[in-house]
Amino acid sequence: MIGRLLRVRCAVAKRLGTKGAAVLLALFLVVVVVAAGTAMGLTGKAGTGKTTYVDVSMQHMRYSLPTIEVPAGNRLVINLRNDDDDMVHDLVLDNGAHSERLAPGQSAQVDVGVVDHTLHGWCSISGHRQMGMELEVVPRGASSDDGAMSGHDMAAMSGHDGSAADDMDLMADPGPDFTPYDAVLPPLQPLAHGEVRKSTITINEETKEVAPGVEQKVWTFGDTMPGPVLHGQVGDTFEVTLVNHGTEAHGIDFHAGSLAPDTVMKPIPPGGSVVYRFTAERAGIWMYHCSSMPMSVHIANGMFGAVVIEPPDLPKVDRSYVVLQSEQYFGPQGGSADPDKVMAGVPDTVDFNGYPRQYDHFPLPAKVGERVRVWVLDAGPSRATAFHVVGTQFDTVYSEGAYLLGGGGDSGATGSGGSQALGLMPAQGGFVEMTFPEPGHYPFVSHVMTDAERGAHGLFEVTN
Ligand SMILES: [Cu+2]
Repeated sequence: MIGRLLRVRCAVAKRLGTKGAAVLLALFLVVVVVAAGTAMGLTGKAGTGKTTYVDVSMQHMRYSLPTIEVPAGNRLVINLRNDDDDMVHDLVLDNGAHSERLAPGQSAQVDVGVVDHTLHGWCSISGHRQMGMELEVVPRGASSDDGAMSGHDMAAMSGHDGSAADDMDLMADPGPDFTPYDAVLPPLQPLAHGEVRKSTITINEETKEVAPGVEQKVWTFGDTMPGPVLHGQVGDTFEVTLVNHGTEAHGIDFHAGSLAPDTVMKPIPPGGSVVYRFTAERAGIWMYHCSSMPMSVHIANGMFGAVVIEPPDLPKVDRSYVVLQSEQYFGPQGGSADPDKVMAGVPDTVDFNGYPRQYDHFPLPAKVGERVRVWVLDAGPSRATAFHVVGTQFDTVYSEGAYLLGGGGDSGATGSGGSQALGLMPAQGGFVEMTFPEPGHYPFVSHVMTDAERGAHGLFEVTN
């Protein structure tokens, strides 16, 4: 912070025209001090009766003025402008002054009120503050208690309003309106020669039950967390129209295709859209995720999904399921993911398909002797998985584009090797195959046991 410190030597008194200061500050600062009749700020305190105006630009996760010095007792008005070309930003100060969310190119005036103690400001868009989008308003020539923060100020600064994790009972039933995410692999739709797999995915921000007792405002691709599973074969071309109905910039990155990220992966401002076209040259279960910074927070808040590209000659099986592991880091009840917790990397839940333990309540069916294939993707944002099914062994394992066990001429069912867990780092995927020897309830878990205990746990219900 000190390194970035830009001293603002604003000309006080009734002198208009502070070109020296503006030049000193390289473009972004214009200080105009006028004698105002009365200046009662948000603090409610009477000041010098003068107003200091500053111009602040927002770009690349920074305010152009990380430190704004104001003569103590002056009222401060910030002319705020968003100079990014794709991100939404705002400014919130710990005395309650704030701007609206500003789209690229938009401006707003923030009346900070009379400045008689140090104020802290930040961008309230999730994760932007954690990436350094903060500023300070410092009174110049104030009394010695300047800068002392009350408990209230500290709470306002941290942005914390309690965590919804306090309301969670991981062992409780989901609410009556809860619908589990459909884990069945969507069938491969036949494609005419030269036909493209077209779809539209809408980005929404909506409040959902994300664990027993917890609602969060999640950001979704196509209304669900995870987003829809796209299914194709090697050589298929996908054309996805992405429409941003959210209030901040979001984007998308499909790992299933290779192309220059420069254009299609750019964050889309609210109301915008992009057509993202890629050809799936290689097989695997590929992650897609939001491409807006900080991606950790956007993924943790629901913006991830999978594209399943079958390898050529993939044998038919009786059942195919898709399981994505991800983490949640709850903000306050009804709020969004807590960026500080995301950074710290200790999740409140670890989920299969976006909700802890949902398939304990809604088990995935199978029959004795059936061949079951489970496509698994670790969506993270930050934790690895060790996918294991209690009570059975994998005879076929495909990981990141290659068979580790079985496949090709050496079907696992005829070989003698076996596998107990599919290990995946974030953004890695594969599939496992198994048969169940007898009726019963076979848990599937991450064998990172603390994560299984955080909710990465489900059941196969096997019947005759
Ligand atoms: Cu996003």
